Amino acid sequence: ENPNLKWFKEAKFGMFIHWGLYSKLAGEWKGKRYYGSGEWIMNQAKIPAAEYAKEAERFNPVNFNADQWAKLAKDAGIKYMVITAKHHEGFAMYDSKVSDFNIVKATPYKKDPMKALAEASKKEHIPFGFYYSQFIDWHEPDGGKNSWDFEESKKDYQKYYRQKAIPQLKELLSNYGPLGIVWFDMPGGLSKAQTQQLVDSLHQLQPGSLFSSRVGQGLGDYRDFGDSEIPDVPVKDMVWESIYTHNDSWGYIKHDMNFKSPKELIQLLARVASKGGNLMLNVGPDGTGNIPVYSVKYLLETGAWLKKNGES
Ligand code: JFZ
Repeated sequence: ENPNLKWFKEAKFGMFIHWGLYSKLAGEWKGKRYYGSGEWIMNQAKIPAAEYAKEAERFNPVNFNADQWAKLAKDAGIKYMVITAKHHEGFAMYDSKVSDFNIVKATPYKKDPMKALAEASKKEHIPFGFYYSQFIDWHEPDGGKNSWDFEESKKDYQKYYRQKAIPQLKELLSNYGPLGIVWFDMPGGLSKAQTQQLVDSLHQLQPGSLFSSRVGQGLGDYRDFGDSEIPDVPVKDMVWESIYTHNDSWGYIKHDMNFKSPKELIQLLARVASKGGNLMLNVGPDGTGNIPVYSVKYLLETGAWLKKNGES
């Protein structure tokens, strides 16, 4: 068995973080409220890519504090962390030389929060990883799935992979130290041979890191189940993860207050663990860099319970 899986099999509890320009929109566009997944607002409201990109000029997460986030994870009994380096909106939340549509170049914030978070996690001994939307990129004419600005039939996915997705993945796998996980999502546009080639070239950069199954074509290192899905029966002989979000959205939505209580979180952890999996629970920080107060409060209460009961 893959020795990289050792820590992951014992982890039980991870933190997923969805954070991007959508966090600032917070589920609202031009006075209209959207529900569901906040990180999909560009698609829901069919916001033109050029107009959406302008939001970066006012994205300034001055409250972001990497040490606080890592400390929160630690105190909650969380054993690994995965954050969106680029979601479907196409915006790089890190210092990218490949595309200027990134937090250092395009926002008044000008700093690289991923660098700070990678370091803070390391200090807390929490394996750290990136989510990267490898196919869907609504900002790029040749990226997947933006048909409100661009004609799908005219797209050259290979060109997008060559010019953006692969070079950006290489940046992420080269510049942030050892990564525990690279969390791919929503595969598309690549054959099995091409996916194998991508996986091989990326594993060369990070031989110790785990690739999620959504890299596609059955080529991931472990299995992640669909959103909010737990297998019915205990799954032996397979390393897996269930992903859940704390409220109803992955990205921050200001009118979504449906947070799971500490009791619900502990029950969920127990259900997943009893079937042999890890729970990766998502939080959605807002556009200023604050994790919602209920997430902080309930995570800390969960962590205190785990500690008291010897589970952490
Ligand atoms: C994807 C994203 O589109 C979404 O924004 C979020 O990041 C989530 C974690 O992942 O959505 C999916 C992908 C796969 C399934 C469901 C939602 N699935 O396999 O059931």
